[in-house]
Amino acid sequence: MGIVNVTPDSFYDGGRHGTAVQAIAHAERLVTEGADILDIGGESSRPGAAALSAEEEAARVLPVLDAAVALGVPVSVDTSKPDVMRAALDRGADVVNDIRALTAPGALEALAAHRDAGVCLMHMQGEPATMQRHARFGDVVRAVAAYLAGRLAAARAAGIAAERIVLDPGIGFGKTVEHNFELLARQAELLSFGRPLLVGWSRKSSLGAVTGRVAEDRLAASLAAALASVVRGARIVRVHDVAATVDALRIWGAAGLLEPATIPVGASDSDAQDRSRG
Ligand code: 8Y7
Repeated sequence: MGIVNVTPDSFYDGGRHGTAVQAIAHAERLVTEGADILDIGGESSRPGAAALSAEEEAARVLPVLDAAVALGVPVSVDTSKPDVMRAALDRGADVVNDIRALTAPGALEALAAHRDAGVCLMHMQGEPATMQRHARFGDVVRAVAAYLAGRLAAARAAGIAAERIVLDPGIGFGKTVEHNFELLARQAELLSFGRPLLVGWSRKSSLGAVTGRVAEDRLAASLAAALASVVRGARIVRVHDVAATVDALRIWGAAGLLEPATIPVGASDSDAQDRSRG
């Protein structure tokens, strides 16, 4: 999954049109680099980023979505707002990637109304602006698993078929460096729901914490984390660097490291059922 940000940045003052043109060019590039899915997002989840209205977010994302859909690859829209979800799905988006796991009022219904749409339910503790202040868990993997079990059950109860759902531990969202690596070490425990895992480590600060490198210099660390997450069972990796990630995965595939038999088996299904019962 290649990341397409449609967020006006500080060193490019081209306004909305310039931003869309850049994002579309980036989307085209990621497809030629081998992206299987494009993830288009208009709202920054960085702490301190200004809140965006649904109208503003839609105005950013939809023109880029239209161009991305025309490229012929599955397109995901990164949003938590039901109005943006509905507009995007009506215009041909295939997947909603929601860091808030369809918790906004009306979000479950927006997804349920589109019978063929996929959804990624991600774990986050708190809200982006403040989440790092409250990064406390007993057992982070159990807490994430319990949350995902609850959101999976809520989506199923709203009429969203299990086959439409992927789950995501939400690396970096209200978690310390230790929490994030614990989630990677024990990622197999999140496979017990029988749903594919999507994982995003690309350029994140936990990689900087281990390597001492700034975001621009975290390509090698990002590749290593992506490979580790895939070998531990992730089926979709959300990345900035598509060409390099595809190469790395091809080599691991050629080496036989991506055979199902090498993927550790997760906790049993009855464990997952226990967790979903609370
Ligand atoms: C993730 C994400 C971001 C992630 C999913 C960043 C939108 C932060 N991270 N969506 N979004 N999973 N599903 O550094 O890990 O890319 S934004």
